[in-house]
Amino acid sequence: MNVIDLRSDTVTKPTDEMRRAMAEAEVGDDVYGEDPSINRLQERAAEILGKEAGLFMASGTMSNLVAALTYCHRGDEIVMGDQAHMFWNESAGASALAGAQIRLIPNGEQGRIDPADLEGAIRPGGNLHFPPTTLVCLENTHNRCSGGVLTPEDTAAIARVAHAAGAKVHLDGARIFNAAVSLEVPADELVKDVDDVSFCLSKALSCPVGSVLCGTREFIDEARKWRKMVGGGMRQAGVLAAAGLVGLDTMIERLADDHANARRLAEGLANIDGLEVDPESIQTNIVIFDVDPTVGSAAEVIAALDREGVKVSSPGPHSIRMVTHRHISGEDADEALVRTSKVVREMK
Ligand code: TLP
Repeated sequence: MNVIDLRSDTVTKPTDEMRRAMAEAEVGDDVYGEDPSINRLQERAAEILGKEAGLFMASGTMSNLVAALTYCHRGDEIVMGDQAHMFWNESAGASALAGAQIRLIPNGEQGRIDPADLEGAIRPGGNLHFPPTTLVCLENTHNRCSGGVLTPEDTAAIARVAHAAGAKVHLDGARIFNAAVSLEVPADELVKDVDDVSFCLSKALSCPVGSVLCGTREFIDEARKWRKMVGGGMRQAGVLAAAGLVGLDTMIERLADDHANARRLAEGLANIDGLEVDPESIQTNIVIFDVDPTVGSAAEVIAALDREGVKVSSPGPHSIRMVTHRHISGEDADEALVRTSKVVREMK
């Protein structure tokens, strides 16, 4: 039985072209700024996203953390959505290491934040009891909101409120190219109103390791110091950047296939009695669906799916996540549906 691994797009393996590029990569000591492959990747990433400079990072988590360290002082406040990856999945790094308090406001459909909620959450200056709101964080696409996409207008509305209050806007754009492909809008258009953006190479772009943080040159120069402090000065990391360059050149357009397969999965899941999902809401490669308690808990369904060779993950006790990626074909999606249908039927 072939295993269909829908846990995450992080499971993608490098392509042959990436492996060749890695083997032949020109390298140097990146802490001295002398790794030509890293420098090329950083310049290319910044150019694609319309920012002045880029900085290669070991992971998306490190990139988000370094943004918080760069903008915030101890005792500052960061406002973000209550479903943010930075809040749920990053071991409280922004609080523990940047010393910032996190203030949550609701994430609505597609991971949107209501500008009025943000306005209400930002602290007025000049009151010594209040932590100053230094930073607002957005996420596009939105992981826990089923790969939801923010439009340039959604982002601009939030940036307007944040900037009027003197706060910066960091975008966790781990899957920003999924958003760009889904909306058919260039990625730089999606990030033009944020102060900086982090995107991941190691997810849908199929690279083995890495993220890139992009922003103004001044921000990136400052971020480089914080990256060094958290152990992210990786010396001859050009072997990783070489795969990143191939990822940017060859892996973006194909994301439309992942989105079509995710929609196909969602449509099939919606037809299975005991599972609930609105296929229309699926815009990119993440499908989160609810499991009716009469079927069992998400953990029980996941264990049963695992026995049938379908690997999935769970964002909550009654919800399951399936993520499509380069190694999942339309046939795999159909086969995953057949096996899921069997599992749910047998559990009911
Ligand atoms: N997300 C992972 C898990 O942590 C849930 C996944 O499988 O989706 N921002 C967003 C929006 C992410 O989805 C992730 C990873 C990160 C940041 C962190 O990236 P890494 O794993 O490179 O630290």
